[in-house]
Amino acid sequence: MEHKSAFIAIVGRPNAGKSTLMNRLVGAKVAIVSQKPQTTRSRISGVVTGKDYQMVFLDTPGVHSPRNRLGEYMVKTAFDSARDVEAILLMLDAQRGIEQEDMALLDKLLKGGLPVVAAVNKTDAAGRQKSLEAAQKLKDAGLETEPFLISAKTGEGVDELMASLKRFLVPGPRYYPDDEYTDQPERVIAAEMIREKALRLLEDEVPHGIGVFVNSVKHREEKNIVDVAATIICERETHKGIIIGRGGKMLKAIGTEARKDLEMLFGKKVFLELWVKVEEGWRDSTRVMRELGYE
Ligand SMILES: Nc1nc2c(ncn2[C@@H]2O[C@H](COP(=O)(O)OP(=O)(O)OP(=O)(O)O)[C@@H](O)[C@H]2O)c(=O)[nH]1
Ligand SMILES: [Mg+2]
Repeated sequence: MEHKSAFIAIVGRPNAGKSTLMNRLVGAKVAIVSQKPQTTRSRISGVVTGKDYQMVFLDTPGVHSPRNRLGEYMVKTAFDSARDVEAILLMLDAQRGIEQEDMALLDKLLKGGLPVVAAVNKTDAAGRQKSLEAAQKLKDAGLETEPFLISAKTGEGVDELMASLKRFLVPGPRYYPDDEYTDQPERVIAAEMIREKALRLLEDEVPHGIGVFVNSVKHREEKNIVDVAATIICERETHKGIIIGRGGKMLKAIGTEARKDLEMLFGKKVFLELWVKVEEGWRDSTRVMRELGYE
């Protein structure tokens, strides 16, 4: 049997459930997920390997109107990822409904000439009526193929979607070894896990201005222990106070939650040291963005 492969970009507005779907398709936590929009900041690959095929999904940042350099980078990353792929999977939030921004995005993607498959997500929360209405709106807007109604959360409709995406497989190599399911280095995954906990635990405007940098990962010889040191970067002195919390309570909570994930990642006991650093307006600074890997 000839080996086949396909690249599929998952694109959509913030919070549509792209990363949740990608994790489900891959069967592992590859991308972080939070209830806050603009969680994903870079292109993340998630690999599904079959006996004679490999599908490489590209999770991307949510498409939005950028307010800073980081936002511009994120939106550019999303559109760049949607080129040179076999197909684009457009994710929509049935609960929020199809809005003007979704229509504009669909229009732009259709004009690009690549096959576009739509997945109307969160059907579990939206209910059947609202989900069908969303699907109809997409068809009215010129989408030729029937949208899939799915719930990335419960898994409903995901097998059917996956089966259908296999039609985009073309003769090609295995791009990743059988046991690899993402292109992110360990350090980056570790930083993302910490950022996820900060996103989940912090409120208001603080989380968006957070970046995490892993300073070091040291595997202790002989012992089943890893030492991880990381810095949480924020935009203001007041934010630093919130992140640390009264008596260091918040930072401790972030660390405790992150450590659980890191121990799963490394398969070892983890000692995590967290620092907090202020970088005024870093989301407009090329220097800090580069440090954080957003370039
Ligand atoms: N009820 C419900 N919630 C979902 C579903 N899929 C995702 N969510 C929730 O929606 C929120 C956003 O999910 P993400 O996967 O981070 O969304 P995203 O599209 O990757 O968002 P960005 O990275 O910000 O662009 C999270 O709170 C998820 O738990 C679903 O099928 N049903
Ligand atoms: Mg995401």
